[in-house]
Amino acid sequence: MKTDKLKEKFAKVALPMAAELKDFIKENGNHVIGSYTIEQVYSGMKGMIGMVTETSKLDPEEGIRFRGYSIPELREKLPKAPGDTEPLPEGIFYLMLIGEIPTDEEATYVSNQWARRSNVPKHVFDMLDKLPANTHPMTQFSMAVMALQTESVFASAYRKGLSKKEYWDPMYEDVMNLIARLPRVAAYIYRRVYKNGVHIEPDPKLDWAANFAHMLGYDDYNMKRLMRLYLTIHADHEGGNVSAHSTHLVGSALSDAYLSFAAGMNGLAGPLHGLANQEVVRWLIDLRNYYDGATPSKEQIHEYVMKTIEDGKVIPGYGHAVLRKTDPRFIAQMEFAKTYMPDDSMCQIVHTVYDVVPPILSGIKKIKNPWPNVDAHSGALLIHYGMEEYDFYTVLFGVSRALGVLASLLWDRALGHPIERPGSVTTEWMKAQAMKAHA
Ligand code: CMX
Repeated sequence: MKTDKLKEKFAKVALPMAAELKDFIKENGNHVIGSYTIEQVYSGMKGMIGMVTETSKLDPEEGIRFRGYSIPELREKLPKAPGDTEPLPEGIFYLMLIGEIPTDEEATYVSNQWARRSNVPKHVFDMLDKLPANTHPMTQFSMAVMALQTESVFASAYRKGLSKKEYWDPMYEDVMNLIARLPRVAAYIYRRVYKNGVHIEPDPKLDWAANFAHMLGYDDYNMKRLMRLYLTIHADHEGGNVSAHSTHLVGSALSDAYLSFAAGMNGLAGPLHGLANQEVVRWLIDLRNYYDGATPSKEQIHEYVMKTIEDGKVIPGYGHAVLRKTDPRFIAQMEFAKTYMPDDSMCQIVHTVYDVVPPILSGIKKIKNPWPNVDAHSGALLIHYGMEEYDFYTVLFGVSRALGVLASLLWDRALGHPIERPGSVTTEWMKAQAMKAHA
């Protein structure tokens, strides 16, 4: 096999760390890092440290940092396509994998690798063509990833016999191949469902995000610019969110990258997680229709928010399990809107909703975070460039999320993380503990 500079560099960074980690655990394994309450166990383990993720860390007040870099820092420092102001997703992947901001040349290397590895076997398209067209795009996406599993280098190497120390090597191949193939698969689903099955061939000269926009049918330079930003900021949100955790959990059974990532995508497809990006646009359209299609006033938005809450529903795009401030990914998108589409009516509604919702949610005691998350803005930007088919939006999120969860999965294999198996208890057991504490 030809040498691969990125693979060699990853081995140089990750393999010594695996040895170092063993010593670290041996020396410090008895150190206590926290304790948790009955409430935390019942509330989805929030705030309990239970796993290690190298690629990014979420701060409740500041938002996400990828290897220590915030979203504004990444927009400034990561390599860019000629003439662009937004980062290349290739750069954030390199950063998560290697731990350093890449040079332009290193980001181009990743781009070229993905272009070279992007061939999708015909049986995947044949399988998609057999599904009813009204199958949700996320279901099609997950099924296509599963169909791609025939290509897993890890699964076939494991079957032939593989030493534990070598697991990371075929996993690297799977991670790179799968990321390379996802835009083609996603674009195929989009064109099949919404554009009469008229498909667009990839352009290998374009970077990963621009080529994706091209295959979707959007050649406007600003849509390519948006796609680079979009695919960068959705890439990772530390390890405990549903898509990252499911990928990690399934991967811990030594399931290959295809099986693990499909599991993550099934989690991303839930309305409390990634599907919220489509729900936001549905909610905004319903809001506008409620007021006869006109741009709603602040008072009308207030009234509609109250109605949504009184109907027992959530305000999509608001709230977060960890964040306690406005999501910097929301701010990055708002800045993009103000720069490239200052008069866009849907973006203006999004910005008025941002004025109206937080004070209302702040007044509801049980809600821990009244501020917008990444999903509150993304749809309005896509609509501006003509992509109105909001049922597809979570697939875009999924293509981006692959970068983080698959980089993490590769780290899991390199560091030799074991099968995950937390303990579980019954309510009867919990009650007995509470009784003991009261005695
Ligand atoms: N609108 C109305 N009620 C909300 C709310 C919102 N935006 N956010 C939280 N709440 C409610 C919860 O439903 C919960 O109510 P119950 O106790 O009656 O079940 C209560 O407030 C407490 O919730 P919380 O502790 O503040 O939030 P959680 O950590 O349980 O949930 C999240 C976080 C994101 C699921 C929740 O805020 C929500 O449902 N938001 C809307 C959906 C959304 O935007 N999801 C996308 C998140 C980002 C992503 O993953 O892509």
